[in-house]
Amino acid sequence: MLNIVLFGPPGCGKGTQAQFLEEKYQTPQISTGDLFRFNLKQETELGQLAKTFMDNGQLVPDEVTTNMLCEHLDNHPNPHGYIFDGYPRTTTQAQKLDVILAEKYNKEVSITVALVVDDELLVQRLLERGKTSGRADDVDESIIRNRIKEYYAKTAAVAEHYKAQGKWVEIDGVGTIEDITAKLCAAINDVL
Ligand code: B4P
Repeated sequence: MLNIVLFGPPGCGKGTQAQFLEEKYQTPQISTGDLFRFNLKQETELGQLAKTFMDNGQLVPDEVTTNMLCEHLDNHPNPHGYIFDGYPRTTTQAQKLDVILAEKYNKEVSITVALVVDDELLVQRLLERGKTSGRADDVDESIIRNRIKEYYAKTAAVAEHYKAQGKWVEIDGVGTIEDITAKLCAAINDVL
């Protein structure tokens, strides 16, 4: 079972790269952001709750996010593993993911790959995506900057969790999408 965590600030390319890795390694992408947006579209109670955080560029509370992830895993079993895109985003979530993988499958995270991109480029990318994505959190620069602020305040520390486990690899997230995919695959192939 190959469990890949794609890590990095908003707009670093997690979602973009996850699509390529999904096909190559036959492991489905699980994007917690996509799951929230799906719930939002379906107008579920979870979607309404998530919206209040997402629209302000804040993280959705840990318990809500983790419960949603667990439910998704139970409904989408895959013996080959998963690509976690956007989860974990806090140290609490990282600890929880270890417990979930151990309890459900007797497995661990195989590798965490962090995409490194300069903050100003992140803002440019997200504003560009906002022109067509229809995502409220991509159109307003102050919300984008708040998402990046949340990343440094709550998410960046997750690196220490995986560094301590020897499961941390950093990759330059600036360049062509193909070049970055190739670098990601080289890092993942090392742990196969
Ligand atoms: P996400 O949906 O995860 O949003 P994201 O961080 O913007 O996605 P990503 O980094 O994947 O961007 P992408 O590759 O598409 O989260 C949204 C919100 O949901 C969060 O703010 C939070 O509120 C909530 N949430 C989600 N998970 C949570 C959790 N675990 N806990 C709590 N709350 C949670 O790339 C962005 C753009 O860059 C695209 O337009 C792409 O085309 C472009 N791009 C990518 N690679 C490029 C490259 N190499 N060169 C040029 N452009 C590139």
